[in-house]
Amino acid sequence: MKTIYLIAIVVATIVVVGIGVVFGVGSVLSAEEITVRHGTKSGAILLNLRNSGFLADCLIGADVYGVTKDGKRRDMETELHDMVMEGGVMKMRRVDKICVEPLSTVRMRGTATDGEHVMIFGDVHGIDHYVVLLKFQSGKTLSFRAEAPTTMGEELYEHEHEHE
Ligand SMILES: [Cu+2]
Repeated sequence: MKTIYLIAIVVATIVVVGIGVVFGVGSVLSAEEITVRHGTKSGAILLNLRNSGFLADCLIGADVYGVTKDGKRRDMETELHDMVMEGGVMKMRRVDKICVEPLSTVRMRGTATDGEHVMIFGDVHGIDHYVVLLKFQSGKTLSFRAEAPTTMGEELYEHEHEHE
């Protein structure tokens, strides 16, 4: 009887610790297939946002700066965007967050998917690459380098946000 009691305690402890590890780790975030589109005074960072963890998380903001071909840092303004159909026209709009479920991927690829992307505003001319820091609701961050495109994008990104 004593042995069974002991085994029960050990099993219960393992289960509690296991659950603790799973939820303690929470979301596990990574960025894949990163590309950048340029407009005239704006750009869009596209990526597949993967969550390999057991808890959902939401992207709530981004810090982005560009590094010019001669090595100078240029800060960019950022917004999180998705796209909606309005009167037969695809339009970008600002969103507060982009959420990713456990063990899934949100394809943030502009017109190719639901339209989510990280919009950047600033002088993109002469940028060699970007340094991107994604900020999540959990307090986690994800940083990566994104190469600037070698050609101007023909996508609609450049038409929607003409900041003077
Ligand atoms: Cu946009």
